[in-house]
Amino acid sequence: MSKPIAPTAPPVVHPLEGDDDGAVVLERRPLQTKPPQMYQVALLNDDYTPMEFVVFAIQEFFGKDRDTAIGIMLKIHVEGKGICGVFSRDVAATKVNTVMEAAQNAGHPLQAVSEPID
Ligand code: TYC
Repeated sequence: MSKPIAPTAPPVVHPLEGDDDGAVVLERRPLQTKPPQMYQVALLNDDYTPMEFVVFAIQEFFGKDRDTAIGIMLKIHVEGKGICGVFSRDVAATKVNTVMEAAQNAGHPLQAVSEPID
């Protein structure tokens, strides 16, 4: 397999002056890319979802170990909201849908939100 070619901005054309027979120089410039907007996925507290279900969801859908998941769940319980991970927009949206679908299937009102971060 050949090496992928890095994307480049449109070349800058420098018409040469003088005795150049109309030649031009095409200067290759790296494309100026900014990092993509990232999104944090947070769970919200409610009075009905069992703590154990929230811990399960954080472990299962955000890849956290049990102690970390318990810590995040308790933070949500006390403060009202807790961040479970940071993702690209589409992945964050999928996480929200996956968590809310699992909660709904289990009969819990757990809410997840995706929020852009700086
Ligand atoms: N407050 C819930 C309870 O006392 C537990 C809970 C924690 C619910 C975190 C949602 O995102 C949540 N059973």
